[in-house]
Amino acid sequence: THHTSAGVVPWPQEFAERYRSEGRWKDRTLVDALTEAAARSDRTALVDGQVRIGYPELMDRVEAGAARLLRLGLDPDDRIVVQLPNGWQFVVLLLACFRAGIVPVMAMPAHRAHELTAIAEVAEARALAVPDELKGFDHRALARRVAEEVPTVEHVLVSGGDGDAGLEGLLAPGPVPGAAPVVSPDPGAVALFLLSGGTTGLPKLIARTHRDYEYNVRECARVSGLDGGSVYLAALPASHNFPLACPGLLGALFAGGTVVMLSSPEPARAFAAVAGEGVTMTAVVPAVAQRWLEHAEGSGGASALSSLSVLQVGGSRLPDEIAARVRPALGCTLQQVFGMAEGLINMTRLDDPEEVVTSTQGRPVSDADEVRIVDAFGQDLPDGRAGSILTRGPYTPRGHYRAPEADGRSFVEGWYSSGDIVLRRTDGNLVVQGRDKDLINRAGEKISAEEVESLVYRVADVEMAAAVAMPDPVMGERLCLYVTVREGGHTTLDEVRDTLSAAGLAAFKLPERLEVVDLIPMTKVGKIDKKHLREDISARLASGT
Ligand code: J2J
Repeated sequence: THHTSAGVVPWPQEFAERYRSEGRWKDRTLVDALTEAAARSDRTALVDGQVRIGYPELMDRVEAGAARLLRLGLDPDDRIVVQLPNGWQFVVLLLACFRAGIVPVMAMPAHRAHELTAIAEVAEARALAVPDELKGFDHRALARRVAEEVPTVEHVLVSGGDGDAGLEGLLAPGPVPGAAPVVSPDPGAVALFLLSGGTTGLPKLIARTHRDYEYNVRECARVSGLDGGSVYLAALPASHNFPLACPGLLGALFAGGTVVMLSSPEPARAFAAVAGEGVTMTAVVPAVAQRWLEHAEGSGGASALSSLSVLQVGGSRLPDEIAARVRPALGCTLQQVFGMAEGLINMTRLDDPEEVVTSTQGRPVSDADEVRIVDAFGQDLPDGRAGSILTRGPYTPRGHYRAPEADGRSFVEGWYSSGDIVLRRTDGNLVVQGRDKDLINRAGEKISAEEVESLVYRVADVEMAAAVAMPDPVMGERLCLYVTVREGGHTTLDEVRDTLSAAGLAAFKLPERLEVVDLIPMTKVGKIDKKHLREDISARLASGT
């Protein structure tokens, strides 16, 4: 029934024609981009520990994987929720889906039943792809639970431990006896669904088409200097837009370079991977950049990074003082990235003056990106004045998937309003100054306050709950929960965390501090006064109470 683009908001025809005639949108799929690169490259395409896959083998696996997915009974435009750690299977499965026109939905390994069920429901997923076990957690059992709950899910594909019956068998090189020929999807079709770092109770999906995503990758690769000699380290969770496509692992593959998959950005392992594989470029969040700086400054480990030429940092605000330490301590060029899964990507340029690189979040990667900075009444502000950022462009879709109601707030006449408070300098560079959206940005992981609050009411004595960001020197922000309890009642942080875990909420969203108060302050219009609470928790932290 979903075998159409129902729920996907298209670009107006006038814009689509312009993007096409200007050569931004090409008539090719993501796999076409890969095929062109594979024909030119003699490099290793993909490295995962001891596993090394060259371009011919990669193409063989992608073709065979696509054929086996179809033989399984999946059809073009069917959706598959992908929850895999960084490994070769993630990359090959994704490409095989792109080849067959099957649409991967990018879940995170940290997600649990609450998130996976909601994602599978919105996407009407027909399949799930999970590891058998990860960090002691049984993902196979989780997937079974989700499959029971979501009637559209018919297949659970498991990586690791299943031998040839699992994902590894599905993604083995060909030939595939009895398989029907694989037909390429339309370049205007949805290639994948990204998750929005949104503010609603339920996750929002972002449909990205082959041609808009290919353009996203192409422009990011140009601005970050990626080429056939590049070795890209994917150390952040690869289903996130940043390590996936900005320019990320897809950029490295489309350039004919090498992708190194690593399941954690922990400094000792990451430094060893950089040294071992001659990594030239990688992407991290500010919290990870800080740990790398400490590691390098402490034990003199920076020599391991001699091959690294570009370190991209984004996902949350990088403090200027930390930005200034990158080149001296790590010996590479810092590229700040202010991006969003909804589209717009801003980057500092590799040849920008040090002042720009250390104190701005850069400017749009495409000259077709349109950015407005507006006040509370939607009036455009002059450069130098902070306001809400609005954007539209060739890789910024015009709406979330099947979310017309929620989009009433986040899309304004075709412009996406990210909720970031941004100042544009006269040199065109953007400085992110704050946020006007109800979420907690925990080291780049976005937590919707509403999503957490709605589950806290399951705690027996809780009357009212408000989740707010508290400042944290390492993570940038952590989640602090304010609650009021019934008369004579009480609760504890442990009880709240246990209740939310039992509800299937991912661990990174659990409150890290609880404040039981007599009264939660309200604004004049009757909403919880989050600003007051953020100031309150900052004051409590400062005074150590
Ligand atoms: C301040 N806030 C930032 C930055 C993102 C590249 C990089 C990041 C993302 C991403 C991404 C920020 N300084 N440098 O998709 O391709 C906050 C903003 C923004 C939100 C988007 C990419 N970089 N942010 O983080 O969809 O609040 O994408 O609106 O997860 O992260 O979150 P997300």
